[in-house]
Amino acid sequence: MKLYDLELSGNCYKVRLLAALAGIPLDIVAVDFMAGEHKKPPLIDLNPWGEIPILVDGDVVLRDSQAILVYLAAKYAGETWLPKDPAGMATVVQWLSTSANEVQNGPGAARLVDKFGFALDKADTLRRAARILPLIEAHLARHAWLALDRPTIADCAVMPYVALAPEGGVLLADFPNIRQWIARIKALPGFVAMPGV
Ligand SMILES: N[C@@H](CCC(=O)N[C@@H](CS)C(=O)NCC(=O)O)C(=O)O
Repeated sequence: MKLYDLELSGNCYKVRLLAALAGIPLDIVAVDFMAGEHKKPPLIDLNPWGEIPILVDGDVVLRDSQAILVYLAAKYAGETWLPKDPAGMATVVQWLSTSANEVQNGPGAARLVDKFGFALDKADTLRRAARILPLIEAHLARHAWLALDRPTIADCAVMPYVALAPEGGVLLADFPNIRQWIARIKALPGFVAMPGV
């Protein structure tokens, strides 16, 4: 099973993190992002969006880190990381949406501006970060893990761009519950890091 990957990508890291924690073997294929390898054949044929991560598992080709987490958890990790009961599953998916929307467009986008020079509205990214981080902080005051009473793919999806927030000038000093949650994830057996986390 191949993961087309970039080490500095938080979206790719979400997948590497789950695979490491759940013991799912991945063949990591490093993509030459600076050369635009993801915008040309054969990768653009696998993902017309021109983005990574991309997962290829036999005939199954998937783009989007959240979708890949769902696939890996459901196919290879039983119900540990993604339950089948409707309420539990939907509770996890709530956080996958938060990852792809509020977290990506807040702290994730702020990092894109500062670290990679993307021409985004930095003030807007900071406003979005200033809205979502206190919400996550308040949630974590009452819960050890985001979705359930154990780590799930919700934590794998949300943690990377929250932990990388300081690379976008968004500090976590005022968010002790978030910092403790990141530390809990780092203490899980099999945890792997990425630069900046
Ligand atoms: N919704 C996608 C977003 C993927 C994405 O934006 N990936 C970035 C790297 S982190 C990318 O490939 N961007 C293409 C580009 O900027 O050229 C996901 O969650 O995987």
